[in-house]
Amino acid sequence: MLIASKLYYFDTIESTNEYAKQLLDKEVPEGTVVLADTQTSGKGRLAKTWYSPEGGIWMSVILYPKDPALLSIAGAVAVCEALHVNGILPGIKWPNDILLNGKKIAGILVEVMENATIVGIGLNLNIRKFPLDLADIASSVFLETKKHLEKKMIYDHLCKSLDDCYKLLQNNLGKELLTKWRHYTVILGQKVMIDMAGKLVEGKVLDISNDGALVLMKLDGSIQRVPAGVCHMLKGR
Ligand code: BT5
Repeated sequence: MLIASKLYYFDTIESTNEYAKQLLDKEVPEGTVVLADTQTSGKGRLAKTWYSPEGGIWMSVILYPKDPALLSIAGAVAVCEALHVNGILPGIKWPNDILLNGKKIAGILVEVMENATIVGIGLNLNIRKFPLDLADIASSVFLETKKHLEKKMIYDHLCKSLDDCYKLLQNNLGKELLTKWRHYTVILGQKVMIDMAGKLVEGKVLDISNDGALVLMKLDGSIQRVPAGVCHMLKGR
């Protein structure tokens, strides 16, 4: 298995993604994982912070992909599969949020560097409490299901599933990965508002395209591809 061919494990670290970036100078093998029990400066997208206490899985994987376009999708599918085999069925909100009962339990941060891509995965597994500013939007597998799943077991499933998803991509079988994504996503057919760096687009989600862009039907009936942005789900279909 490529993923986790080498492991750097820490009790606590600033950010596994940042540490993974430092490792790139050392030409580490593909699939190298940086894993930590807690992060002091966990990162989200666009310089947001990621709450990373004890009880979560905070990991980054170093990859040398042919094309990084679908790696965020691969990370999200891998999280869903790792939970699904344990009887939990989360949903994916495009592009990188994994939800359980409507709350975010995991996120993916893909950083494309010059010579490698880092796939950061944060999964709120057994966290028991969130700060007030996150409590309405964030949750953990434990809080939503009352199941305490063993971290090492979920980590192993996650690595195996990411390995499978990554093989699909490297073998030009991205379409199969997108089929898995369609199985887990909660946004097909939903009305959404996408914020593309301040430019707002509203529409109904028709599909995801082969390069991971969202395909929307806008209110005027025209079709628009949205390559990236922050997605807000709106009421009604
Ligand atoms: C993400 O960003 O969802 C990507 C999160 C990736 C975290 C992993 S952990 C391992 C690796 N090392 C890192 O330093 N990062 C990666 P984004 O879509 O921008 O979501 C960030 C937003 O989610 C924040 O602004 C908060 O509103 C919310 N948030 C913060 N911490 C959270 C948590 N633990 N669970 C759920 N939501 C959270």
